[in-house]
Amino acid sequence: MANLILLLAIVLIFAILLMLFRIQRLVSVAKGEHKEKVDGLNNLNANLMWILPLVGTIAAIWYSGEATKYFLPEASSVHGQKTDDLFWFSTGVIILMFLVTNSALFYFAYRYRYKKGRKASFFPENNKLEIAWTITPAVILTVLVFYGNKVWWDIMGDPPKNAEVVEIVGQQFAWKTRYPGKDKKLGSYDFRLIDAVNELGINFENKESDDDFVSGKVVIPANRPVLFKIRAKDVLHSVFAPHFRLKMDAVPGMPTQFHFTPTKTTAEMRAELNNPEFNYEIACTEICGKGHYSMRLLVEVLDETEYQKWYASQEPFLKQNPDYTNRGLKWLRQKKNVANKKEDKKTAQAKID
Ligand SMILES: [Cu+2]
Repeated sequence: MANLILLLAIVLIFAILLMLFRIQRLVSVAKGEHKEKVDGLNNLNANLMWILPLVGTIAAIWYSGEATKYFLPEASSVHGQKTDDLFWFSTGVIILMFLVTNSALFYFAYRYRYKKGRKASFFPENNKLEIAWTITPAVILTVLVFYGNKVWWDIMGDPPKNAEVVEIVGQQFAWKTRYPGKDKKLGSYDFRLIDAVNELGINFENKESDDDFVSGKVVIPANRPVLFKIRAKDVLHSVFAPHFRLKMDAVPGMPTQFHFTPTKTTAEMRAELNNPEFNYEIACTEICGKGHYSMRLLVEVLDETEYQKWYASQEPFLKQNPDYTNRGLKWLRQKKNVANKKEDKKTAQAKID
């Protein structure tokens, strides 16, 4: 009840203020002061029309300069450079167009403010104007679309045959990695084979799996194409390696991939940034649950010799887990046998029929 009275009181106070304002206006109109006041306000508004955008533009330029200290370092991959070039080209075009159109907008509001005796001119139609403002944006957009499309296919086209393959698997809440081993061929996998030891569901009936090894971090060579084969075990995750300008979703049941060529080793980056603590990293960039923040995976870029040495020193999964018997495999085989028997019965029945 008290609230209702308060609300009514506020409404009444506003109504009274409004009435006072109207009375004051009527009095000034009757006295003939009204016109002069309107002129004064018009001039003030017209001047604000150029002052405010000017202040805004100066603030934006200052802020953009300040923000550069939060920018990522120059891209450490071949395609990253192309992505950045595209980004800055598009941003440049957008800023230019923004300045041109908004300068015109505010200038016209200032230049053609109300003046006694001035009449607005009116064009019912102007074909030249129509053609100009249709063709100009069409040309600019076409350039942007074709340029963007070219960069897209440079990045997302087929991976080179000689790319180093790394499998990256997202799960709540960690990344697991697998390398193809000496034969350079990743063995197959099946989600039904996942258990406490074989976290990636590697299928060891497939001979190509024998030398596959898992690693706690991603190690890749510099200046050679690398192919990430990406999958997820439970929910959506996303592989994000900002220094390489790399981002690709990890989707359960739908393997994805991304290929790129790193250009700077971790050591070179540390020297360049003057930061001995620097590490490349992969972060999950798809909110995947309450442990999402902890999905960080270190990435180490080595030169060719160091990389070969590291690769040769890794032990295959089967060698690390000599007692590993794949319970999932047995179960799969059983299932296959049952299916085969059923199939046999069917064919036998069909023959009789
Ligand atoms: Cu995640």
